[in-house]
Amino acid sequence: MLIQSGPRILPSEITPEEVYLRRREFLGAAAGVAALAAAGLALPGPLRAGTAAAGRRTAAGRAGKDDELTPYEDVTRYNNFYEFGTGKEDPSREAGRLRTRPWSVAVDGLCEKPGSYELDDLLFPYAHEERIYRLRCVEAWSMVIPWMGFPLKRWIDRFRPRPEARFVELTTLLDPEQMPGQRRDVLPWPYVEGLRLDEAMHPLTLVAVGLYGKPLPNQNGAPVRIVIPWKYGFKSIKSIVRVRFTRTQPRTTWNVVAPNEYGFYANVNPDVDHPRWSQARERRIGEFRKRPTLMFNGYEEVASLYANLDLRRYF
Ligand SMILES: Nc1nc2c(c(=O)[nH]1)N[C@H]1C(S)=C(S)[C@@H](COP(=O)(O)O)O[C@H]1N2
Ligand SMILES: [Mo]
Repeated sequence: MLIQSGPRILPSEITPEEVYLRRREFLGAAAGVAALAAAGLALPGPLRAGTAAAGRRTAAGRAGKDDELTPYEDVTRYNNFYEFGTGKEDPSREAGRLRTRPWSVAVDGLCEKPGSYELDDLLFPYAHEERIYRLRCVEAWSMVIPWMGFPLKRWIDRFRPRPEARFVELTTLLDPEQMPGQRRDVLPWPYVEGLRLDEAMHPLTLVAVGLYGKPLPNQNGAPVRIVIPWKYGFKSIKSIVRVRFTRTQPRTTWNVVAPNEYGFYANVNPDVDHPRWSQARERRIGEFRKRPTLMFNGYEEVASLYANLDLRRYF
């Protein structure tokens, strides 16, 4: 759903809470529950994501009726971002030092429009919308996050991959001065992820620039990250500086480090366990009891992408 379109206001200039509040009122009114939505806004803690209004916010891939939004404090204090340390609270403590402007993204490989693009030029032309997605970490915890962004397909169409291009590789900033976690060899730096081009162009795959109607906090991958809701969280790469189109499958960080534990595809699948733990259930942050994990994290509309793939072999 559209909340701002066209090059009138830079994404970096919006008054985020205001936009967020206005949006909720609008959607609430549309669903005939304006008063409810307004009351919900005034309440601290998790907001119901399962109202009729919430259901309309994201026509595709919305979170379901048992999916309350994970509180902002948890979304921004319990993070995986190894560039800032391996502890869950390291990123919120350490990522403040990351300079997210100026920022540019290098586009290269098999495409017609390679180059170095300034961030505003990559955000400015597109309508930003809110998407409420479940995020399922491979570690068996999950959250529900209202992202702001636009489909990655917009970028891909713009960069015009050549017919030979079958994959897109995405890379995080490499800068140990700003990213203290990169001074240690916990992972081979920079962090790299990748998708098959059809996965990358699926309407659910998002370029995210904000959450909860605010600009993306650094610990969540500012200034720009990718979110792929049907895959384990490690595919949703943060703070990206490079987009490269390739003929062959990219060498992605976690897959290189432990191929038997972290597949290239990494589709959420309750039937394929991690070698060291079950993936059948998950703990929603803020909840006590575990809940069942859903195939493709509940986004079954992506199943046709994998019609010809043995999901046990290509996990
Ligand atoms: N560059 C980079 N991207 C990353 C990670 C990371 O360590 N480095 N962690 C991943 C993992 S394991 C998860 S679960 C999500 C967490 O995103 P969040 O902290 O915004 O919830 O980011 C993913 N993206
Ligand atoms: Mo994760």
